Amino acid sequence: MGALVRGACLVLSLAAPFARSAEVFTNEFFVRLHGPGGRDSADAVAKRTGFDLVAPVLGSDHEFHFVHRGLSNARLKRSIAHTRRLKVDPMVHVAYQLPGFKRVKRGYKPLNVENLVPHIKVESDPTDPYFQYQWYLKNTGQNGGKAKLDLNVEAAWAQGVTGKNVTTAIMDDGVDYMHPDLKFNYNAKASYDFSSNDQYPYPRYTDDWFNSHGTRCAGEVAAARDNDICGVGVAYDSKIAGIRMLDQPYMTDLIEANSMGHEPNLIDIYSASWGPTDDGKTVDGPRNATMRAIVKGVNEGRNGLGNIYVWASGDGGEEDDCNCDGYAASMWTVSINSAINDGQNAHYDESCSSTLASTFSNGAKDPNTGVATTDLYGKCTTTHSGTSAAAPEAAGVFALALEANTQLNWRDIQHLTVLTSKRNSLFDAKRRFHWTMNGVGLEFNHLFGFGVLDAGAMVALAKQWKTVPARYHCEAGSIKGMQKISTEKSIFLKIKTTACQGSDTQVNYLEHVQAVITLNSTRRGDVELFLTSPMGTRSMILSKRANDNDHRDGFTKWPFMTTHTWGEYPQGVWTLEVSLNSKTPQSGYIKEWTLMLHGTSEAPYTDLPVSDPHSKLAIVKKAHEERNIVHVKGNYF
Ligand SMILES: *[C@@H]1O[C@H](CO)[C@@H](O)[C@H](O)[C@H]1NC(C)=O
Ligand SMILES: *[C@@H]1O[C@H](CO)[C@@H](O)[C@H](O)[C@H]1NC(C)=O
Ligand SMILES: *[C@@H]1O[C@H](CO)[C@@H](O)[C@H](O)[C@H]1NC(C)=O
Ligand SMILES: [Ca+2]
Ligand SMILES: [Ca+2]
Repeated sequence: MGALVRGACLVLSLAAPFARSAEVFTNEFFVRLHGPGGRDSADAVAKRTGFDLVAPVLGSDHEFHFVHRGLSNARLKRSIAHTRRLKVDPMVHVAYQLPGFKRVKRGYKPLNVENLVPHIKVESDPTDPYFQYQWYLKNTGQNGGKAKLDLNVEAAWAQGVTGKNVTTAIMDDGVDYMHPDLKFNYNAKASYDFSSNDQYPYPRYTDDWFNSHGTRCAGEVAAARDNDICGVGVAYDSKIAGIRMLDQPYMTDLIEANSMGHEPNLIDIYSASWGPTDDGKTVDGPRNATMRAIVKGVNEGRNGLGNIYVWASGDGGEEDDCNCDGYAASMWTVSINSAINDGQNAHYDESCSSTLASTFSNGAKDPNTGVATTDLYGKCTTTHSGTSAAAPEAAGVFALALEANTQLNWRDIQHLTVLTSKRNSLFDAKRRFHWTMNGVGLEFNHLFGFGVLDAGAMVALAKQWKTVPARYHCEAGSIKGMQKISTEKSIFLKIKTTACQGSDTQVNYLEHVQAVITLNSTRRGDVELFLTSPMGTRSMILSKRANDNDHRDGFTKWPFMTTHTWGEYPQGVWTLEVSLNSKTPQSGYIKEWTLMLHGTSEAPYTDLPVSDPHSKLAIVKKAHEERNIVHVKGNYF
């Protein structure tokens, strides 16, 4: 698997299998030419075959996205005739019609009346009329909230950091870029409309304002300050790009890939508040080209520092598990869950071990006290909600961190998130998931990851930050062969690993851990998986999903991910517990478990000064130093 410095490893996660029932075919085609023909050749092929050339795939000179305007954009069968027309062209090597699939916005709920109590204003607060409703920026206890439970942005602004020269792309249903609170922060050059293939990602009008989602997300990041309009963005001097890509009947791999790979040197952060349907029975993720786009963005975007992909963890509530969503569960996205203004999780929050941190969505007592932000047609709203509303807040905080230190790479952002997020007063409304300390003293919660983002702390640490050491990927071990699982008893599989010690991919300090698993069962929704690290940290990598009736597909090489073991030392015995949690008898087979460790050989943070001895940075550094002493004695394994 080789060492990929700052790298992303494609191999395992690509093989993601998806339920292929009831396929739909779009009028879009993937076309690969023989050799690098360039755009002119593609144009010529398109002309003589009756297609339109949409764009190259991820800037390629031999792979192209075609569309046929004479075909319906949602048909139940492939058009053999159209595919053949392309395939017989002498310049065409590969051509296939793209299937369509569903991608849904997270948390679009039209809410009505508002009943808001303003907070007490101080001198240095923004003067914007809606700032008083933006409790997620400054929580003074207004609207039944908990004072100081917020993103602590004023502490970041006070350090002179407001997002200057950082661009966040809102991949969504469009952005009202003529909105007076957004237009001066709109980066037109970095924007595009992939739903209708033009330069203008303006939302399509509908009577119910269904396409207000992107505009609301944009305002959370970059609404202007002190202009008497709406509120302010987290990074109010940063830029937003609109990438319209959700507004067509079906999503295709190439629309997603082109969106996530659009202008990776102009765009720093991509924010996504959508994903596979959150119905608690879907297992789906990025397809081939989209996976390539993400890997390319992470390895090559931002002139080699890597793009930051921020993902809403999902709105499927208790019924769903975001580790079944290949976007949220990816190592290359920062998956963000939400809390409400009194510290509980929102009722629609999913939970999973891949969530890194949390931000805020709506209010507790009054459901109308949502996230106040910009709305379509120059309006403002106080009712934006869902994990949809949470992800752009994180994008805004990361924009602040990137201004504070322009050299941060995609992993630095994740490390900063782990080290500066706070437990604050976040709690599980149902008391199922508790705050737990991992092996190096980092507190995590299955619902909230490492806690709520703290912009002030992140900016302060970003300013002193030194890029983390090189990243390595270690295939730590694998168990193959069928083992029966049943409702009667759980089975425990163990992998003892040296974490590639002695090879050049040795991992000593963990970042992400993946358990790549193949299994089937008479009811997939009843399968529960727990991964326990050598230091004793137990991650629930798959929870019961009441709605998932699948008895056929199971999971095929599905990369379940956990962030809970961040900073830990991976040598030793890892345990996978597989159980079927059901009142009725169920059974199945676990067929494969491969353990993938990702992290550094060298200790991170060694050249960072510690000012606060109680900070997470101090705690982890101390753990690493003590570990090194033990290591010298030679008995840590
Ligand atoms: C702004 O960012 C771009 C790259 O995104 C960089 O080339 C440019 O130098 C930056 N400008 C300033 C003033 O920092
Ligand atoms: C997607 O990628 C896999 C693995 O690389 C490959 O086997 C498969 O043929 C690809 N599918 C398409 C439609 O290109
Ligand atoms: C699981 O796979 C095994 C072997 O591939 C097969 O015999 C068994 O019937 C499958 N079980 C289910 C529930 O699909
Ligand atoms: Ca404003
Ligand atoms: Ca989901």
